[in-house]
Amino acid sequence: MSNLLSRSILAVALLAGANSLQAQWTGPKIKSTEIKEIKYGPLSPANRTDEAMVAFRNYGLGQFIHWGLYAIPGNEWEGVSARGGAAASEWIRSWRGPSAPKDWVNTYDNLYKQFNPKDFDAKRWAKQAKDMGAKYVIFTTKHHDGFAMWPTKYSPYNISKTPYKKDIVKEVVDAYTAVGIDVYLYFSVLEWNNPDYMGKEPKTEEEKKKFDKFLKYTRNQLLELMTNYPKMKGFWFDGTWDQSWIKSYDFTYNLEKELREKHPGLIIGSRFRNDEFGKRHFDSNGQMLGDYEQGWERKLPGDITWLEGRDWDCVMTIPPNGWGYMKDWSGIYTKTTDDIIDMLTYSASLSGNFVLNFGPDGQGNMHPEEDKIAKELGEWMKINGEAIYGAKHAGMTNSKLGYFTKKADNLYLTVFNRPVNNIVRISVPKAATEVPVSATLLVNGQMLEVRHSDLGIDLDKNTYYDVLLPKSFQSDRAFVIKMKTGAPKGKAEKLMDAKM
Ligand code: FHN
Repeated sequence: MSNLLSRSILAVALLAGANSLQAQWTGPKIKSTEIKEIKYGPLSPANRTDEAMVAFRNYGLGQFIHWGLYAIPGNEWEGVSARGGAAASEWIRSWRGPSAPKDWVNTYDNLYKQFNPKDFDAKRWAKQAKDMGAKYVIFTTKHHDGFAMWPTKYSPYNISKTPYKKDIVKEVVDAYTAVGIDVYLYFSVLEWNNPDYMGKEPKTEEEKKKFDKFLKYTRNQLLELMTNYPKMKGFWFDGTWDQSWIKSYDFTYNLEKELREKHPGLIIGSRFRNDEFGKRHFDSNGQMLGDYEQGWERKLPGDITWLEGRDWDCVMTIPPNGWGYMKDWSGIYTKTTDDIIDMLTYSASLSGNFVLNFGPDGQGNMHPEEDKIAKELGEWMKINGEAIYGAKHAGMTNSKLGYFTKKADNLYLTVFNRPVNNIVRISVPKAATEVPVSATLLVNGQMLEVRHSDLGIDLDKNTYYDVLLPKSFQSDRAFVIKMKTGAPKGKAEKLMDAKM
């Protein structure tokens, strides 16, 4: 595993004490000893085998797009940065403290009057995503500010009231679907500016009445999205962590049931709801609530044992955090194409999808750095996508040189750390019945010599196969060795044990 990843996963593990929800993402799932009777548990079988879910399982690479009114300020206002004043660029409405502009919330809530992205071209975005190699896109229909990017009948705070007027969700769904990229709709349940929303559990009759009205509004918008955009494949729910929603488990259970009945094959992640004991993502018996683990946000599993065969995807920002447009990327580490390839390949090596976030500006343009990464990632995927798309965990001994993936009878090793001696050493158990028997460079099909090197290290349960890289082969990016496996030729001879 690369240093970048091992450090980040260790950091997450050290945060394990944060809270029980965090604990779900810092190691193998904690199994409860007592089995509870649960009425509001999973509504879909784990590891669905229908066409929609098989497609999800094989995507490999996806694109996230956070686009809304927050793109207009771009994490600053009149030359003052919101960095440190708001939690993230798409949270800029919550900008507080000494740096916050006067009357900021009112200013923000009137930004819709100037939203008119002159450069927006969904077909251009879709082509960029296609060229990058994305197989699905998750698009923000409505973020926490409650502004709807489609002309919803259930709230006046929507795209039809802007100078742009047109249905952006429709444009995105149509353009991406037309190039063969599946569309998932991001939907924030919580709404900061909705008078009927409250974070706490409704207690008084008036609060219950208001929140019931909010729940009905939420259901109406979700049914409206499925009706207006029938080509959508699933929902990516967010903003489901408040007590008001957590205590509405009967409503959310029945809403999920209704959504699935009305849209066969619909895919919903684990972040949508919780059981009657308040357990989110996984119910109190550890059963996943949804079709895939939706908690790998800006983090990655430590190893395959954390997943237990469940489907999952990781969603990742290019800056450290901040999903909506940020004008200023200076002074922070922004991930490189090589970092992205590392995390993408690592995700595939653990049988997951990797989703890269883009935050277009108020005119509908991606950040120049996003354009650059999309282009470079696409160039890499054109050559090496075979090792990612539909590829799964290979069950090999982890390598210091890179990540293994497996598809059909092909074994792939994506090499990030090229050995100085050009010998790519692969460790397999001495008892293995399948070992590397031939190898080529995926980039050019060049055959590579494979030799068995039985090192004779005492008590070593493994033996080794060396793939020899030609000195003449140079690469300034990770490269893929494609191997066939087969029965080992002859058995490693039994050596006398060391006498100590
Ligand atoms: O609060 C949101 C955040 O703004 C962003 O949308 C991410 C990515 O989906 N989700 C929540 C933070 O976990």
